[in-house]
Amino acid sequence: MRVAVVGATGLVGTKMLQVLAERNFPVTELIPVASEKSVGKEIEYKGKKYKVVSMNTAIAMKPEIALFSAGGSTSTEQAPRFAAVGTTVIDNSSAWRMDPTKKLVVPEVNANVLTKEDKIIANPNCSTIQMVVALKPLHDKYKIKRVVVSTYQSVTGTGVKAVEQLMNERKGIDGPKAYAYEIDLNVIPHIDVFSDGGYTKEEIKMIKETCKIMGDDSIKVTATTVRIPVMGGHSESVNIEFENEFDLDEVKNLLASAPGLILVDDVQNLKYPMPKDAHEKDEVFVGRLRRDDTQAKTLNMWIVADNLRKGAATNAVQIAEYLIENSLV
Ligand code: 11C
Repeated sequence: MRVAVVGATGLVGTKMLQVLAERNFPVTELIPVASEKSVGKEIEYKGKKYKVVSMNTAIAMKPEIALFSAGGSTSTEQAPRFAAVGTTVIDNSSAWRMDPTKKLVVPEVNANVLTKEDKIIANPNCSTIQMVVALKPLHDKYKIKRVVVSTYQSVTGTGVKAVEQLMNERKGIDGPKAYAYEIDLNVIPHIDVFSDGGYTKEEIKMIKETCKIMGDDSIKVTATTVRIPVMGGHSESVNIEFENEFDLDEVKNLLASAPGLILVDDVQNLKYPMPKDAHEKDEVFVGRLRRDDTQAKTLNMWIVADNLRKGAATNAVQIAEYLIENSLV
């Protein structure tokens, strides 16, 4: 496969290259693409150096697959140009996610919706991905009525500038700010822009994307998304109300055997998922499972994943792997 990585020098693009290499993705030709100012720079892939090329050069090379992580406006403009030469684009931005003509895919949940005709496939928001991987086996068994989620999101979700802000603040150095406030020793209940009604765009993504991926608009989701001074991954406290009664041991067994999930739930021995442990892992970790005693058929759960891996790069590469395995590219 000729594989283009668009946005190859960013945090997610770099992780995409790392994940492609680790998983021995069948790359015959790697085409790293970035903005004009990065053209000619070198990136490393499997110990070899590759020169970053422009968008036009990459399109002329007609890659079979393009993994995009270059922001919404680049995606809106450039993904259709790749698709027009026969490339299947897997796009990590929010540009195409809610477009009814585009699939929004988490392989463990809904890879079956993919067809050969899908030339632009959307990769969901990181906080949505990890939540739906954990919700899917429970929805199949007990049918989810309502989800109340609060997130604790890593600064890596914002990008390099935010990581630098946190590190600079820690060292007492002044520098560029990614956030309106200090992030070190702080918690900011605000991710992305505010919309009418007081929800942030990140919260609206979690609400809408969950229903689209699960293929069920009847699931009610309400979210509060929060930035915390952490690097390794996003965490989520999730309260789930089901249509049907559940057994807690059965829930644990379902989660322990579900694809892409690891159950870490042994509070006697202080075992529960933490971003420090999820960092650089491809799976989603769940724990702190307990009944919500204030309401029938309701469960509390804690979900953690590396937002740059399962929340972005790994999920995109898994979509590409599924396409190959099922002869859809
Ligand atoms: C964050 N979830 O942590 C965001 C980053 O729509 O893909 C990813 C934004 C997106 O800030």
